[in-house]
Amino acid sequence: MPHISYERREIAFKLVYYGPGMSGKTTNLAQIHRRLAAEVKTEMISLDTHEDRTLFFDFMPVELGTIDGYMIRFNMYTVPGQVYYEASRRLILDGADGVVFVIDSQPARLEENVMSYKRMEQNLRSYKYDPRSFPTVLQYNKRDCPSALPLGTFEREVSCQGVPTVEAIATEGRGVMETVRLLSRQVVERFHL
Ligand SMILES: Nc1nc2c(ncn2[C@@H]2O[C@H](COP(=O)(O)OP(=O)(O)OP(=O)(O)O)[C@@H](O)[C@H]2O)c(=O)[nH]1
Ligand SMILES: [Mg+2]
Repeated sequence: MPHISYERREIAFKLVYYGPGMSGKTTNLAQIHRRLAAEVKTEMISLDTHEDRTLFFDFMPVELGTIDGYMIRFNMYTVPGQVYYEASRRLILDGADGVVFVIDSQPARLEENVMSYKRMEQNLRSYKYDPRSFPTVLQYNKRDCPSALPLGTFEREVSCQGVPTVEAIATEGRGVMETVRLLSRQVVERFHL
C-alpha cells in the first residue's frame, strides 16, 4: 500500500529496482533522472558508491503532480546487487509497492539472475507479499550484448510466465522510461482497486 499523508496531502508509492550485481539498476535510475530533470524537480541520491557499485541504495523521489489536491510521488530505490548485501536488499523491499527486476541478458549471468530473483521472492514473502500477484516488471537489460539471452528464457527458469517484460539498453536509455511507466501504471491501478 502506498504511504498516504493527510497532513502533507501526499500519496507516496515506493518502486524498487532489484537484480543481481552490475545488471544496470543504478544506470536505470540515472537515465530516468536525466530525462525527468528538465521537467520535474527531482534529485538522485546515491549512497556510498565505490567504483560504481552501490553499497547501500540509490534513492530518487519524483513528484508527478496532484490528483484531487494530493501530490502523487514515486520514491524510487535501487538495491545493491553484490551477494553479501542481502540484508540491505531485504530492508529496501519493506513497504515497496512494486519492483522492476533488472535482468543481465549476458548468457553467463543467467544463474546469478535466477538466484537473485528467487531471493527476492523469499524477501517479499517475509513481508507477507505474494510474489505471484506483486506488481513486477521484468527488464531484459543489456540487449546490446552478443548472444543476449532469448526472451522467455528467464521466465521459464523461475516460473514467472505472464509477468510484463521490457527489452532495454539502459546505458543508451532504451526501454528505461517504458519500464517505469509499465510498473507505475500497475502500481496505481492496484491502489484504485
Ligand atoms: N553493455 C551494456 N552495459 C550496461 C547496460 N546497462 C548498464 N551497463 C553497465 O553495467 C555496469 C553496471 O551498471 P550499474 O547500473 O552500476 O549496475 P547495478 O545493477 O547498479 O550494480 P550494483 O549496484 O553493483 O548492484 C556499468 O558499467 C554500466 O555502464 C546495457 O544495457 N548494456
Ligand atoms: Mg547500483
